[in-house]
Amino acid sequence: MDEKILRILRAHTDRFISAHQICRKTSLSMSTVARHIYKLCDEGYDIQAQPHWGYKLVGLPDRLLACEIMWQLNTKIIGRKILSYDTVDSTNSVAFSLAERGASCATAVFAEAQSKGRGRLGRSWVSPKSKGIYLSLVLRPQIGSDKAALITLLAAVSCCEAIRRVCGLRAQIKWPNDILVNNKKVCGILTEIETQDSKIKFIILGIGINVNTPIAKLPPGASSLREEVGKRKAWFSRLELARELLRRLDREYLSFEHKGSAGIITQWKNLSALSGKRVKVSFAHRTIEGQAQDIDEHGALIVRLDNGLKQHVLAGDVVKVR
Ligand code: BT5
Repeated sequence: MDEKILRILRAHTDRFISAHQICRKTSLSMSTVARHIYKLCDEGYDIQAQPHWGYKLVGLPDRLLACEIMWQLNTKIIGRKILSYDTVDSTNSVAFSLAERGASCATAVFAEAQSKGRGRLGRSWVSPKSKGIYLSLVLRPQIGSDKAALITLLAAVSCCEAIRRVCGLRAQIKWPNDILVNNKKVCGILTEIETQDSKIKFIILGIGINVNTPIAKLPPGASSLREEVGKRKAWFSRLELARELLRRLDREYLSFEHKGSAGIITQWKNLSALSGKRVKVSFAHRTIEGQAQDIDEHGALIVRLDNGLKQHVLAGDVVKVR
């Protein structure tokens, strides 16, 4: 019922709507409507109440509530189902257990905070409350596991586009999973794959974006969109960015499923922070050094070693860029 009342208020943000009209549209009594309005205010909605005139919605809560993210989202598949939590250990872990219990493709899990946000290889992701976007998607793509790295590329392209559109910042991709603004990490992507008989059962695509996070709360080398835009902006709407991100993911994912990876790879190359740069890539037990030249059709980084040989690197950390 809260959602129904919200829909009515949303349709009248330019003027007050009388309690009487809300009662008529919802078949609720005056006192029940008043109770719902109090509850919405409690949740952070800014609703003005004027005797005789009624109610007017003047502000939304700075929270990533499922019903708010869905409002005018207009995606085809991504975000068909959205779950939002206050604090979880990790949205990837929540999405993983939902997927194991049969959650449909493109289910999205958002949280205001993570107590054990995860990076790759056992590393952690700092996730202060209500400052960033912490999102995991359940995906069930019809692709071989050799193409799974392309999902990270697809997500990276979508993140850069959403950041550029909503925040006006030039975001770049540092292969494989970092998004940088002014050379500082503002976003990380964690793609986890569950396979069965060497086929992909599901993929959990985790995305963390530092939106309004103060730099003091972040590890060295990291920043947030708010910090990078400087004094021009007091804060960014996480809601607007989350919606735009889902729209971009929707577009890229559908294009990937129907037309393959060529479009994503072309966009990725235009956004890469590494093209032509000298890089050092570290793996569990060794490192290689050379010039980052390109990525291949599987999403592997092609590094030209000093001896002239080319190596295709599917997983690793770029530890040095010149
Ligand atoms: C990543 O790992 O960059 C992937 C991060 C994915 C986070 C999302 S949030 C939603 C979903 N649920 C999860 O539990 N995770 C995903 P990696 O490349 O391994 O980088 C991790 C490293 O980045 C850490 O070791 C720190 O040095 C640094 N780091 C940690 N928190 C950060 C932050 N908030 N911003 C920037 N850098 C950070």
